[in-house]
Amino acid sequence: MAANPTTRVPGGAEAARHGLDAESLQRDVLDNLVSLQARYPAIATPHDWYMALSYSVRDRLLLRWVDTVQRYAAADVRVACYLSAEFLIGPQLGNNLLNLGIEAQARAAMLALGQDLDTVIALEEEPGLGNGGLGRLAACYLDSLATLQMPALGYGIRYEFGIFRQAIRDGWQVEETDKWLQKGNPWEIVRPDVAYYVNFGGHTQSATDAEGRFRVRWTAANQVKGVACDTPVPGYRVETCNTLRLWKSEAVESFDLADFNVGDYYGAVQEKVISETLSKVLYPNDEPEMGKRLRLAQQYFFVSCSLQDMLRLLELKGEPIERFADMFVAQLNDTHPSIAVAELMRLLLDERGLQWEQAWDITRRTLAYTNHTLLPEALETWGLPLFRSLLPRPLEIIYEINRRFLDEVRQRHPGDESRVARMSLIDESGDRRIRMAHLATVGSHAVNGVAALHSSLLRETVLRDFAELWPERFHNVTNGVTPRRFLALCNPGLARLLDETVGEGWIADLTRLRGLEAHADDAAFQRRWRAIKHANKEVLAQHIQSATGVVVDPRALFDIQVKRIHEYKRQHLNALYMVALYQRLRREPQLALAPRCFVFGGKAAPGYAMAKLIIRLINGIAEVVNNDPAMEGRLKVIFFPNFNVKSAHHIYPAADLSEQISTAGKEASGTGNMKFMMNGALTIGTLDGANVEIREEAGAENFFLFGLRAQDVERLQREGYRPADHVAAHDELREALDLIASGHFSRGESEVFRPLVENLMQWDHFLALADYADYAACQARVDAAWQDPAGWTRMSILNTARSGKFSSDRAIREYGDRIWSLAPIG
Ligand code: NTF
Repeated sequence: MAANPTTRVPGGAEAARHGLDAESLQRDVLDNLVSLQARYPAIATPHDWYMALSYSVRDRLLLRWVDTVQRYAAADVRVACYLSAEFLIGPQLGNNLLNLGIEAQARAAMLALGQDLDTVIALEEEPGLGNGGLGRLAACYLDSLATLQMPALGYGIRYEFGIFRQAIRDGWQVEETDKWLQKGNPWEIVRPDVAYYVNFGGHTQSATDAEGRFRVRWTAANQVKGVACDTPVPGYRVETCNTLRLWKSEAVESFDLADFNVGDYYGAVQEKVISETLSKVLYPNDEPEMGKRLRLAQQYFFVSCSLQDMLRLLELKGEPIERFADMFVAQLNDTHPSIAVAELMRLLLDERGLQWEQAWDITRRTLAYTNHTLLPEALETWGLPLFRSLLPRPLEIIYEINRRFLDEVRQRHPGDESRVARMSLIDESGDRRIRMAHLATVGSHAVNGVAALHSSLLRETVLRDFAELWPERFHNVTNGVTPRRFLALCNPGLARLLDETVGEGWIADLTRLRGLEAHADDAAFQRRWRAIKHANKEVLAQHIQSATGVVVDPRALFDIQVKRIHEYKRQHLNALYMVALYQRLRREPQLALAPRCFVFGGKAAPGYAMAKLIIRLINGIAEVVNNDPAMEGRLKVIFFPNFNVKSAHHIYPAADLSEQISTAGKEASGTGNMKFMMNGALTIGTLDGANVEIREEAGAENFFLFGLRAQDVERLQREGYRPADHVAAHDELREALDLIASGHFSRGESEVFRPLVENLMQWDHFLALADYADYAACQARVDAAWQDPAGWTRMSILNTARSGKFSSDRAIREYGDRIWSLAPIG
C-alpha cells in the first residue's frame, strides 16, 4: 500500500477502538459471513468473502457517515450538490480500504482467514453508471469533495442496468446487458423513508388561492415515486464521509387516474410503464439521442427528487425558504440536469407560493452550469410536443423565463431580432425545440468550460451572445482526476517509490510530485522507475492474454488509446498509421523500428455504425498483424474488450505512450490524458482540450505535439476541405487506405470497410487525412526517443512530476472558491 495510516485515522490502540485493526476486522468478516451470507468458511465462495469483507468495511464507514451528516445539519454552511445523470464510481472495496487507511489490516485479516485480499477485491462488479469521462469526472469530484472535507452531496440515478458490457465477436462489438446488481450491492443503503413524488403529463389550471394569489395547479396523468439509495463516499484519511444519493423509481399503485382521461385505459397504462422502467437503464450514448421520451423523463425525475430533497433538508435545518441559495448550490453536470432551472422555479412558485422575482433570484443564485461539449450534435434540445406532453407545467415556466429574458435582450440590443432568435430558449428555425444549454445558462449564476481552450471556445462560439451579455458569469475550471484511485490505488509499485522519494503527502497534495524532478537524471532512480513500469506492463500483458488470447512482450513500447470510440477522437487515424507501419515492416524487414504494442479499448454507442466499424477495423488489423510471423517481435495490435474503470486500473500504469489525438477544438478536456500522465506515460497529442495545459505543465520538450490547431481546423472547414488532396500527396497514406479497401483486414471481403474508406475520402469530417502526415512524422520522433531509454525515462519522470495541476483536488478548490463560495468545514 502507498501509505500507512496518517494522523486523522488513528493507529494502534486507538485503531482497535475504532475497529480498524486486523483482529477486529477478521472477527467481523467471520461474523458477517454467517449473519449476512449464511455461510461458514468451509463452504464460503470467493464472492461470499467479498461480501463479508465489504460489509465489514462499510460498517467502519457508517460512524463517520452519520457524524458527517450531523455536522452538516448543525453547521451554518453551504452544501454543494453535484447533479449528474452519471456517476461512474468504479469498484468500491479497494478504494474504501485505501481512503480509510486499512489496506494492510484487511490483507492480514483475510490472510488469517485463508483468503488473498487482491483476489477478493478483483471479484467486485463495478457499477457502470456512466458512459465515460463525464460520469467518471463526477466520481472523481465526489472523492475530492470528501477528501477536502467540503459539505457535498452527489445526486443522480440508480440505474438497474448500467453501461452495456462489450464483447467482441468476429471483430464486431456485441452489447450484453450489465447485471451489476445481480449478486447484491453491499455499499448501498436504501432509504424507503426518503422518497418523493414526481409528476408527468396531464394538464395545468390556474386559480386564485385563499389569499387572493394567482396559483397554478398541475394535474398529472401519472406520478412516479423516487426512493433514495445512498452510497458512502469517504475522503482520503479524513473523518468526512459524504453521500452519493441515487434515485430509483417505483410505480405509485394508488395513483388516481380517475380525473384524467378515464376512457383511455391503454394510454394510462402506457404512462404507468414509464414509472416502472424509469430508472431501469442508462442511455449508452456519450451524446444524446434526440427525442427519447424516457430519457427526458429520467432527467426530470432525478432533478425533481433532488431539489425536493434539498428543500426538505433546508426545513430540517430550520432555515426559511429565503435562505435556500445560501445553504445550497447545485452544479449541473452538463445539460442533462438543466431542467432544474424550471423545476426549482416550479417548486418555489407553485409549492411554496413565492413571487416570480424572488423565486428567480433564488434559482439563479443556487444553480451553476458546466458545459462539457461544443459538438453541435451533442448539444441537447427537446422538441416542444414531446416536452409539453410530458412536462406541461415546466414548459409554461420555460416560456415565462424566455419571455422575460428576451425582453432583457431587446432592451440591451433594440432592433436586433436576429440576436433575439439566436439567444432564445426556443429554437424556432425548424420544428420548435428547447435549447437546454441556453436554459442552463440563463438560469445559472456561473457557467464554466472544462479546460482553458474549451472555455474560450465556449465564450467565442456556442455561448458567444451570452458571454457578451454576462461576461462576469463565465469561468474556466480545468478538469482533474483523483490521484487516490488513479495513482495510489492502481499503481501501488509507483506509489511506494513516490512515498519514499517525496513523502506520503503527495496523495493529498499532488503538487509535491515536483520533488521528483531532482531525480529525473539519476541513473539508479531511473532503473527503479523502469522496473516499476516493466512490472506494470507484465500485469497488463497477463490481462491481455486472458482477455484476447494474444501474447504480448512487455519490452515493446506500449502505445495506448483508451476512451469512447468516436470519429472526433480519431481512433481511425491511429489505425491508418498502424497499417502504414505494417506495410513498411513487410517491405523492409531490416527496418530498425522499436517493437510496438498498440492497445485500444473503448465502447461504441450501440447505434453509432461508424464507431462500430472502427472497432471492426482495429480487430481486423489485429488479426492480420498478430498472425503474421514477419511481425513477430515488431508489431502487435490489441483491442482490449469492455474497457471500464476496473480494467483502467491495469491499463494506465502500463502505458508508455498515451494517444490524445482528437481533432483540435473537439475534445472539451479529456481526463484519460491526465491519468496517463500521472502514471508516467508520454503523450502524443494535438493542441486540444486539456492537452494544451498538459504540454504547458510537462514542458514542450516532454510532449509529442502534432496536427492542426483549432483555428486551422475552423479555417480549413470554412474554406472547403478536400481530403482527396491529402491522399494524393502521400503515398503511404494512399496505400494504407487501398489495403483496407481491398479487404486485406476483412478476410478478403472488400465491402466491409467501404463506408469507412468512402467517408474518409469524401468528407473526413474530423480531418484525419489532413493530420496524417504530421502524425506519422511525430510517431517517428516517438520511435527515436524510445531508442534512448535514459532520455525516455527522464521524460516519463518529468511527466509524473509535473502532473500536480491535474488533481481533482485542485479543480474542486477552484469550484469552491470561484463558483460555490464554499469552504471546507474540517
Ligand atoms: C465529455 N463530454 C467531453 O467529451 C470530455 O472531453 C470531457 O473530458 C468530459 O466530458 C468531462 O468533462 C461529454 O461526455 C458530453 F456529455 F458532454 F458530451
